[in-house]
Parts: sequence; C-alpha cells; structure tokens
Amino acid sequence: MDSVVHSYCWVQQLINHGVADEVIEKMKTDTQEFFNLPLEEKMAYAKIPNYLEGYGQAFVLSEDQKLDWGDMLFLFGLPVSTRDPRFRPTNPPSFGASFDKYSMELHKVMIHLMKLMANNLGTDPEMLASFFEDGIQGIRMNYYPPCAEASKVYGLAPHSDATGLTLLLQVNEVEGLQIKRNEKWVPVKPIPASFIINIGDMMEIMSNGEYKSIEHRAVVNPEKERLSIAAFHNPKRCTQIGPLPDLTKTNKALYKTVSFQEFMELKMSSKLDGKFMVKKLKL
Ligand SMILES: O=C(O)CCC(=O)C(=O)O
Repeated sequence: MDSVVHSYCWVQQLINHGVADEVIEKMKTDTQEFFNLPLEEKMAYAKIPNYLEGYGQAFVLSEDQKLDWGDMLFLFGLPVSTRDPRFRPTNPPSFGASFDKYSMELHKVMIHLMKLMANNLGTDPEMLASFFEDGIQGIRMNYYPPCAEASKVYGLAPHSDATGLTLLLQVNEVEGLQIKRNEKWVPVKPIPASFIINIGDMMEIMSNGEYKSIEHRAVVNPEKERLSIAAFHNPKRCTQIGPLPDLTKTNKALYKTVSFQEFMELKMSSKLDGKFMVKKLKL
C-alpha cells in the first residue's frame, strides 16, 4: 500500500460541538452490540436489491469485485419519512431511540456548520442551510474485523463522500482512517467524542471549488477490530447540484450543474473510486 505520513494536523476534528456525551456513548455502545450479534440475527436486516438501507456491503456492482474487509449497517436518519422499519435493528432494544437521537443532534451540528461555511464563502447562510434543512441524512455504521493480512485489504477503498458534509465518529481508539494529502496517506488519530468533518463532493461543487472534498480510506488492524459511524448529509431531493449562483457572478463556474437525481444515479453506478464524481462534473 502507499506510504503514510505520520502527522495529524490537516483534518478538521470538531470538539465542543454541543452533542451530549451520553448521546454519543449510547450510539457507540448500541452499534457495537449490534455488530456483536450472531450473523443470523444481523442478517434479519440484510440489504435487499434496489434498497440502500440494511446490513451488508455497499457499492458492490459485480460478482467478481474484490470486497472491502468490513461489514456495514446503513440506515436513513432524515427526513423521518425515509426510515424503513424493516432495516432498523430491534436488538439491542435501545438501538432505535439511540439512533434517532443521534441523527437529530448531528443534523443540528451540520446546519450550524453549513451556516459558518456560507459566511466564509460570502453567500447567504440561510439560503445554503435551506437546501440541507429538509435534506437526506444517511448513517453508515462500519465494523472492520481484524485481518491477519491487513496490508493486503482495505476496510473501505479510497473515495470522497458524495455528500454535502459528513460527520464521522471513530468509535474506538483503533486507528484506521487515513486522508489523502499531497499524494500521501495521512492517518487520523481518534480524539474521543470528536467528529471528523469531511467535505463531500456536493459541497465542493456547490462552493465552486472553494471547499474541496477529501479523499479518504479505511485500513484495518491485524489484531483489533475497529468501528466508525459516518453521518452523510445531503441536500433535499429537488436541489440542483452545481455552483451556487452567488459564487459565479464574477467567477466562472468550474463544475456542471445536474439534478440531485442525476448526481445520485451517477454515484450509484460506480464502485468507490477516489474523487470520481468531482472529476466527472468538472468543466
Ligand atoms: O471508517 C472510517 O473511518 C471511514 C468511513 C467512511 O469513509 C465511510 O463510511 O464512508
């Protein structure tokens, strides 16, 4: 695998975010308990064709694709109407309540960050936040078992998130997340109860390249399991994904504008592949 720089200074890890420790702890312990269940129990929530939610792997497009070394449970958090009870674990019994609370709290943090980012961009904070207020939030819980041949597999292949913003929680103290910086992979040391803020491709495009999405990957540990929880925040379905009009009054648009639907179809047609979406939409 590529060389790794041991430095931790380029990634945004948010502390003092206002989400109560108990909310984070409960989400962590319930996620851990879910993955500790016997396989047959977890399979009761397995993904089914044409649905994104459920237990299993994501971005599997062919039978002969090399799979990543991890299990996932992906669920929609918001809007509430997108939650499908078929995929929501009832064991541990508190899972649903912990998940719902976590989902609401992270949404609040995300809206706050959006407004700060809009200010930085010199655009209207309420306007940017309005795309995300009733937006689509998906939460992926990742479980990476130890792997004796860890250097031969990925926990999650290199990719940038398609989102506006992702709030990522490293559940235990085992390192595994790496970000790409100057063509080198840089590990991100877990800081307890902090959120790693990953800019997604939609935000890169909407900000006309002022914010850049971050390519990252998860590697696995030869001896210890690792867990993470990624909360993906997308705008509402009717949003056009393109540079914000305010930002192209005097500057050239650097990306194409497409509908949310087109964007997601393009995303879903590819396995995880670096900054594929941004490259596709660059003008
Ligand atoms: O496990 C991690 O730290 C990364 C997770 C991630 O990138 C994802 O779920 O998209």
